[in-house]
Amino acid sequence: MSGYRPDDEYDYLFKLVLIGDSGVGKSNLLSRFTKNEFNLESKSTIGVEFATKSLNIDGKVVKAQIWDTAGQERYRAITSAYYRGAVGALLVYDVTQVSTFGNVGRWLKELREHTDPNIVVMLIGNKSDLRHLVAVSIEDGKAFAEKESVYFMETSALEATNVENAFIEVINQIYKVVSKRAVEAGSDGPASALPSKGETINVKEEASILKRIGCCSN
Ligand SMILES: Nc1nc2c(ncn2[C@@H]2O[C@H](COP(=O)(O)OP(=O)(O)OP(=O)(O)O)[C@@H](O)[C@H]2O)c(=O)[nH]1
Ligand SMILES: [Mg+2]
Repeated sequence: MSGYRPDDEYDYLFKLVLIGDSGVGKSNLLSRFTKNEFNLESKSTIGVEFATKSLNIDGKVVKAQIWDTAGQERYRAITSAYYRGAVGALLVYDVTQVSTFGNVGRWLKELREHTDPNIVVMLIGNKSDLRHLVAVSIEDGKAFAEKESVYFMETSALEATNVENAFIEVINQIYKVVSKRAVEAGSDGPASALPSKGETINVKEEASILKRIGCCSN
């Protein structure tokens, strides 16, 4: 049967990371996107978890491997292993908690210090369903994103609003850079840290480091 592909076969593997303060909804955005699940009483993430989802873009199978860690400092896994090889990031704040928006600059700085400058970043204002409690306006979110040249969306993991759009936009933007680079084969331009056609990101190394420090996975 032509067109049949086993589950684990893919043309591209992209590592994405979720970052942002504790309680903003990172784990629920991930479970909404990968399993269409939401948990109102989810516990703080300890260490690192990850989940994958494969998409079809331009007839290619693109597998996103999305890493999720604790926003709370004491639960966080070692930073460099978490960020290593990431080609996309979703930086999340909670639209009802001004302090989480206030910390976005710090998260972006840490991300920039540990990743390639060409990483695709999207700022996400989550919990848009809590309309009566909104404390950070959509304009403020947009303005910050424009200033920092990152993408922006408001989402609700609870109502499943924009969650798929946000992840897919990031993955599409990464794919654009990668496929453009494949066309310009041989060039070693600014996108050189992004994976090229058929190349995958080695996550085994990070996974084993995390295992060694007694960290968890899903
Ligand atoms: N109303 C509403 N609540 C949400 C939404 N997303 C997450 N929550 C709730 O916010 C709380 C924290 O969500 P988590 O996904 O665990 O947050 P986190 O960012 O992973 O937190 P850490 O793992 O501690 O860094 C939970 O009670 C969720 O049910 C949303 O879109 N709307
Ligand atoms: Mg979490």
